[in-house]
Amino acid sequence: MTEKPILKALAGQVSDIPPIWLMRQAGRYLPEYREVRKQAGSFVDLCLNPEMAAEVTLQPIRRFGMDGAILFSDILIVPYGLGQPLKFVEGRGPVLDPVKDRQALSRLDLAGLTKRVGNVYETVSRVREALPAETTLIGFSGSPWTVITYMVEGGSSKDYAATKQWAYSDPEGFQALIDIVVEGTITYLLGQAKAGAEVLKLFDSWAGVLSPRLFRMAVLEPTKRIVSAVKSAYPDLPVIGFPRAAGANYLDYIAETGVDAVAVDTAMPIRWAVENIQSKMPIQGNLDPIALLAGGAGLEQEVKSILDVAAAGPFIFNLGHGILPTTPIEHVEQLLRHVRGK
Ligand code: 1CP
Repeated sequence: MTEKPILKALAGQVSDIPPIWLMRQAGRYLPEYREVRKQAGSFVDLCLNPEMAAEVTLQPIRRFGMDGAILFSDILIVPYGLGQPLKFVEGRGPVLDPVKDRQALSRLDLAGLTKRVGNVYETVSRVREALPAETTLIGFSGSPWTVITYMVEGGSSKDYAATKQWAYSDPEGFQALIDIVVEGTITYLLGQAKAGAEVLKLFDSWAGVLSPRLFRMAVLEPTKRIVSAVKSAYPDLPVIGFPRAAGANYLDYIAETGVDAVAVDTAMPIRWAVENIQSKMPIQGNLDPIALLAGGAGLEQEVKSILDVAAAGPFIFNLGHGILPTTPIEHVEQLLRHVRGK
C-alpha cells in the first residue's frame, strides 16, 4: 500500500489532512526560480535542460513540502516537439508560427518528437530519484484542444476564432490536426510514464469555450483516446483531467473519458462538484488564485469553505487555476498552515 498522500487520495481514500500542491507552484513568485531562470537562456531552453528543469521542479518541494511535484515543462513543448517554431516573448507570452490550414499539416513532424523533447524524460527521472518518499511526481501535457488553440492562433487568444472557424468549416482537416496532436501527446505522456511519472495530468485550460458538438470532437473524443492509450501501457497510472470552466460538460467528461479524477476550476461551486463528481471519483481544487494573492481573512474564509465541503471525500487541495507571479510567499505558507491544521 502506498504511503504517498496524493496517490492515496487518487485511490479513493480519505484522510484527516488532504494532500496539497499548487498549479504553477514552480515559477516567478519564487526568488530561487528567478535565479535559475536568469541563467537558463530562453524559456524553452529551461524546459529542455534536465538539470535546471529538475532543480525548479524540486524548489517548491524543498521550500513548502508540497505533497506533489509537477514536472517543470510547458504544454507548448508538444508543438515544439512536432517541429513548430516556438518562443516565449517577455510581456507577450508564447509565439508560434501558426498552422492555419490543412496544407500546413505537412510541416508537422510526429516522427521527430521524441528526439526534440526527450530531455524532458530525463528531467522526470532525475526528479523521481531526488524526491522524498512521500512526494508524488506528476507528469502532464496540455489536452489537444487547448494546445491546438496556440498552434492555430500562433499564441494566446481572446476568442479562439481562427481555431473554431477551421473546426466548423473544414472538420476533416481539423480532425487530421487533432489526430496528429493526440498521437504526439500519447508519445509524450508515455515517455514521462516510462521515466517515472506517478500521475499524469491533462490541462484543458480553454475547454470552456466550445459548443457541445465541438466539445465532443475536440475534448471528449481526443481525451478518451489519450487516456485509453496511457491505460493500455500503464493500467495503474492515475490520470487527472482538467477541462477548465467546462461547467455541466464535466458530467460527460467524467462519464466518458476514462480519467481517474478531475481538477475543478474556481467558478464551479464546490458543493456541486462534491455531489455530482466526488460521488464518482476524487476531485482536486479549487481555491481562487486571487484569494491566495490577497491572503488574510479572505483567504482563510475561502479555504475553510472548500475544506468544510470537500475534505470529507477523496480530495486533493489545489488552486482553481495557476498561481500568479505576484503572489507573496507568506500567503502560500498561510495556506499550508490552514490546510494542514497548524
Ligand atoms: O519564466 C516564466 O515566468 C514563464 C512562465 C511560465 C511557466 C512558469 C510559462 C509560460 N509556463 C510555465 C510552466 C508551466 N506551464 C507548468 C509547469 C509546472 C508548474 O505548474 O509549476 C505547467 C503545468 C504549465 C501549463 C500551461 N502552460 C498551461 C495550462 C495550465 C494553465 O495555467 O492554464 C497553459 C495554458 C500554458 C501556456 C503558457 N505557458 C506560459 C505562458 C505565458 C502561457 C500562455 C498562457 C495564456 O495564454 O494565458
